[in-house]
Amino acid sequence: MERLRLVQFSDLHLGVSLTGGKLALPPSKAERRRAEHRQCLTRLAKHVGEARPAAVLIPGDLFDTSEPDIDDLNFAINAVNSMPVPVFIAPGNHDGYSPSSCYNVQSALYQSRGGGPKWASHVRIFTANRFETVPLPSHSGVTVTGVAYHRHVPDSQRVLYDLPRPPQNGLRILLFHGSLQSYRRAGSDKEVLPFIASELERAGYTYAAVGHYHRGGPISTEHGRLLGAYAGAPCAITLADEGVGSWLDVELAPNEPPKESNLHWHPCDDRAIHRIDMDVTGLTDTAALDGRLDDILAARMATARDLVCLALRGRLARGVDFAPGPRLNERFFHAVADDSAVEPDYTIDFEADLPQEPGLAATCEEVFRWKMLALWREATSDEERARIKEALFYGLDALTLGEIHLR
Ligand SMILES: [Mn+2]
Repeated sequence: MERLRLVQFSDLHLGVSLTGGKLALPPSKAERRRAEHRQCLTRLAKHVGEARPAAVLIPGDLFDTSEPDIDDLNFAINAVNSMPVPVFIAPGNHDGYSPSSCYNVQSALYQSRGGGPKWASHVRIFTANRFETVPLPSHSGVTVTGVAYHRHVPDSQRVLYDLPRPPQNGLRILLFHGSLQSYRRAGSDKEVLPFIASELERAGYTYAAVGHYHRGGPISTEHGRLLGAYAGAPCAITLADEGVGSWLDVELAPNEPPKESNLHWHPCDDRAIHRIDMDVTGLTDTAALDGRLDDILAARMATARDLVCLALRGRLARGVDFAPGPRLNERFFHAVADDSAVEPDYTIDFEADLPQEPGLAATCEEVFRWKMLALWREATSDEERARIKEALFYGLDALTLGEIHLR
């Protein structure tokens, strides 16, 4: 048996809205970005046509919903059908299998398209919620075992528990959408068909193509044995998708355990997301703040095509207005600036002894500071202290700046 080359990608989330959440693209940019999602799939189909791997593995979330709009569905079916090799799809938690899903050829959605394209016979969609094993056509000794995500199941029903025993010989490929609990590049969503590396190792398959996390990376045992990989999303979707945007070429050799050097990620997205964390403490004018931000952007090699997510923190000097959002939005495809963690720069020593109560000659600000500090010291919980601190800062904003900026 020759070396087996595979192309793996997942989590394209075709049809995702992009106008909501923190990203909140304006409608025209969202439209453009959705067109780019489609271009990613076109690019993948072109790569598959040129590279002619033995198979294409799509472990879930090809669509953002199991009932995508008809244009997206027709587009995806045409693109996937155009791949001239067997394609295996295991639906994910976003495009999970249900009777009404686009993966059910009997569904009203699928049937409603009249003369629209049909999933071709070389596209195998796993629709059952139990693992099924099928041979890879024209490659003897190669099997693909896959499962569809149907709905959230309790943690006690681990996805890998009812895995069939793999065939004794040959290359045994596993395909599913699930969350490796220890994945180092995981976001918050670890609830979807959770599994751990030792469960996967015990299962005894050659290579597991897994989808769900948008950042690609290998799946290995604690001893460094490669078990499989997340290809990751070909196209960044949320502001958390820093470093996202590639597909994965896999090479498997018979009688040779797979190694990380058999995995090759290729960039697929022309735009990058830069998540930038910037401390504003100690910068006393807007020019200095702009300068620090420009230095960070230059170090990141951010280009005009990119998306920037800026999180500001630290203490901002009193009276300094730093709102880089509009400037960044002119310079980049899209930018979001979050200053909710910035605190005004008031020097208050909360731990010091409470000074003498201000007398009649004291200013309003002095009296206010003293009263709030006294309240802070009487507070009985961290929550209460945090609230008093915030009230003190807002009050000082009002007294010294004449206005308050909601943080
Ligand atoms: Mn998912």
